[in-house]
Amino acid sequence: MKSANEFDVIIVGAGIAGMYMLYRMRELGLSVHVIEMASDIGGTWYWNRYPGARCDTDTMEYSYSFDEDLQQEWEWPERYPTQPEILEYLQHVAERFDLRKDISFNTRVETAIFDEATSCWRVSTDDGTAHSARFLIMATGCISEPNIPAIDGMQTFNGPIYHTARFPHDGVDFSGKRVGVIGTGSSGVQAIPVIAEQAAQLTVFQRSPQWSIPARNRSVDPDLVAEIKADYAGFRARNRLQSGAQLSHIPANDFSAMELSEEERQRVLEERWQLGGFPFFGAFNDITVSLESNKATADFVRDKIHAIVEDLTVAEMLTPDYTIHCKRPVLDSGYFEIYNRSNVHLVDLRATPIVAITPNGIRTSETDYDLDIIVLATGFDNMTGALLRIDIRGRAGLSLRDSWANGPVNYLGLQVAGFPNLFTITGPGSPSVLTNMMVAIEQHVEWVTECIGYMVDHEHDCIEATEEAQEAWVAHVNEVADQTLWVSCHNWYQGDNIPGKPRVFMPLPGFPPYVEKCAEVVANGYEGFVLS
Ligand code: N01
Repeated sequence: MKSANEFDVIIVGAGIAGMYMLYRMRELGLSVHVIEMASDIGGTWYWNRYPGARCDTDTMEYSYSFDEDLQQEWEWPERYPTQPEILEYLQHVAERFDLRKDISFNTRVETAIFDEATSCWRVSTDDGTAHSARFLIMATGCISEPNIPAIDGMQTFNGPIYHTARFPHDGVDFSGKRVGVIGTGSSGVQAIPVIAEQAAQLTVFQRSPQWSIPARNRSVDPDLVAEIKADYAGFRARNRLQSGAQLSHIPANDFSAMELSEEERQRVLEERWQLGGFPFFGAFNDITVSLESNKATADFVRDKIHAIVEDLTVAEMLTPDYTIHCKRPVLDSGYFEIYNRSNVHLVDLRATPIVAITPNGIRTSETDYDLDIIVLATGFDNMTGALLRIDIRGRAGLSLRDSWANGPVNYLGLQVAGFPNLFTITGPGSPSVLTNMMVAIEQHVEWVTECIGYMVDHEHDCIEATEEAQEAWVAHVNEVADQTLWVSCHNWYQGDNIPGKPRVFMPLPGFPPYVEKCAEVVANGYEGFVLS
């Protein structure tokens, strides 16, 4: 073992959350170090380099708000930023604030053990280094641990297999190739039209069809940009208050589909369809809670899919049979249209499941598909995967894996009872993935900064969530989720995509009430925590 590296704060992960956390901890005057497994900053935007990768939140909202000069100076070319553009922006931020000097790259955290005698976290990494810190902040991302499905024969395939979240940095040339894509979530739906343009043949292996909405990407409107920049702080503040939104500055309508006549409903839906992107789901104020409103919206999209896709059988295969917006919404650029091309073929895995990967391609229960390249767009072990990959042990050797054996439990999505001074940025139990991640990350980083600043000022060594507060919080998250339609289908919010994962609704619906609750906890002297 090398000699110990001692810090006030260790942050795991140098994505959007880790970078901002580092900036804030430096501001507090603390010694801080970031450990990152990639070779550079960027997190999600470092790894997800598949063709067509782009954020589906409007650019003017998908950026840091903490520095006025930064937000005034940066120019985004289009409504939605591409992966290279976001990475370039984050690299600019890293340079502007000289962040890299406090980051160890190409380094994986393997264990993090709380030492009760010294109230310190002992962190070991795959290069054999032992670090220690009073505070350990997990900025490991909600959607970062790839899900590689266990398919028989995977190792025998003669060609390359790429996961969308681990795509080669110098790209892949699909020209003239027979390509198979497994998975039709956000990543697959973005990649499929781009691959179809290049490949000789593309076979899409679909387990669940998607309610996808046209993104309607376009150049940014300079007048809108000028208007936003004239009061950027006000724009951000208004967005934070939008319930469930924060994913679009276009406010949701404040009426139910059921308050309208059929003709008015169609008009509103058509208007929103033309706007494209997340504003579509703001057509009515109850799409995620009312089965009637949800069905009216789903029927509208079903008709759109059938109008776009020429082959009726394919259109039927592409039409979901579950509530709309129940799986995480997907935005597309020409996704359904691509199935009208003669070089694209759709396979319904519910009717004919994959049996094996063979040296020549993919075998379903019905057919052998010969392929040169396989792309796994099979998603992630979301919300808990990246945390549980690390062996984290709190008081009395309590392991996080054991503590979360029946699903994640914590208080405010920020702290787990029995794990003092350990914070999770956008952890399960917080709004996280149900909001614009930028907004959720900034709120958490700022809350943790205030908390650590308070502890330093008041000479507290440890902060720890109580069992009672944790129990009440978990019950609250379940109660809120149970009132929504998000629990009405199979989705990754509940871990349904990972075989054997406990079925628990992980994010908390409702950002504004959550922010209020976090502020109230502070105002009441960190209610629900023990400070010692
Ligand atoms: O992953 P997913 P993703 N055999 O889990 C299927 C964010 N994101 O990488 O639905 C066959 O959504 C799986 O089927 P099913 C966004 O939050 C944002 O696409 O589980 N198929 C599904 O079709 C998003 O939600 C952006 O039945 C298998 C697909 O693979 C999240 O990241 C872009 C399978 C996985 O879809 C994850 O998106 C990209 C198996 N064994 C991602 N296992 C933007 O901002 C899984 N599937 C635009």
